[in-house]
Amino acid sequence: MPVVWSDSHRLHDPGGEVWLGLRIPGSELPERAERIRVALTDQGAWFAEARAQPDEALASVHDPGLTTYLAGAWAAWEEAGLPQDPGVDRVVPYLFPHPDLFSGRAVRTATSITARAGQFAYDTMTLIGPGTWEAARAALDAAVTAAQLVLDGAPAAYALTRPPGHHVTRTCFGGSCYLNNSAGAAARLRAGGLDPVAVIDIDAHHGNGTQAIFWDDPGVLTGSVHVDPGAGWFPHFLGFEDERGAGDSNRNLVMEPGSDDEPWLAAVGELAGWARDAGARALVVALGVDAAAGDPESPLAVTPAGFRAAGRALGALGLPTVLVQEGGYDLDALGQLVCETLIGIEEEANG
Ligand code: SP5
Ligand code: ZN
Repeated sequence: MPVVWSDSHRLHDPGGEVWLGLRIPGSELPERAERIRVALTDQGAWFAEARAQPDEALASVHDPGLTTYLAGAWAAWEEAGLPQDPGVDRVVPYLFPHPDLFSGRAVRTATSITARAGQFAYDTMTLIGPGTWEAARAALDAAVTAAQLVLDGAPAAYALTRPPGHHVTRTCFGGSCYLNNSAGAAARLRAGGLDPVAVIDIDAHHGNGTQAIFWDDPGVLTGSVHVDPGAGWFPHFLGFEDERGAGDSNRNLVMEPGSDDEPWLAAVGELAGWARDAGARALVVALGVDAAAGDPESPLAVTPAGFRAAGRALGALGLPTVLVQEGGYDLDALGQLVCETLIGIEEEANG
């Protein structure tokens, strides 16, 4: 299947994460995409350049407030001299305008970029630097390009996106994500007449942003299998099984820490069956591979064979399919895990 790629991902180097007030190294690195690219090249994959998409691709999943902020945040930070004084080389929020502060009135937009940073970020870990916007925009373009290739007749396409996207809602961002690439692909598929679209998110973390964007939209069904947020894992507040969407359009299946292939594949199969029974006409796979044993960001223990079997289970739906890269942080394993999943999909598609 075609692999949609953009060199622009390299423009985003988060430079770390602020976690519990500490700046720590962070794991969402440019090297991630390069490793996956090498593995796919070794498999003889065919690469297609991401094509610039109209602003409508953004507007279909995000509020203009968020995208305008992200597009200008780094320039505003520099203009305010903050890289020199106090010497902070990334945009980091410090004040969060929770809705309850406003007694039901609209949130006022802060003048200072130091305050505005907390209006759209919901964590302190997702830093903005020079090139973050350009890379995030190119990742969304890649996902939407993959959706367009499928609308144009490819049975499946894979967008090798970074930064990832599934934690971003219409109006706020976090979890190493800035724009919701998987949501953008789903919106394009549906606009192309495939209604409903199912998004199945197999990243180790709940796809809370995608869930929120399509919560009351019967045209995009969202399902996610992830480590139980109630066991103390990101995104902590979301991803519980009682979150079912308006009109039952959302499913969450939670895994105990330590879960391996058997329970995880049962959950992937359950989500696939749910999408089929709901009459899905296209599939977006939010393909994080951080559920793998050995990934530093999750306690799940899925094997490479498990990812191949997940690919087969999803491919067996026989739907036009767009895969969008989300998380996955074990640099030495990433490439193989992605290849296994894509091979599994293709094995089924080719009978
Ligand atoms: C796309 C994706 O997989 N995002 C997941 C982001 C989850 N990050 C949570 C980080 C929690 C703090 N980690 C600190 C590690 C200290 N060694
Ligand atoms: Zn993840």
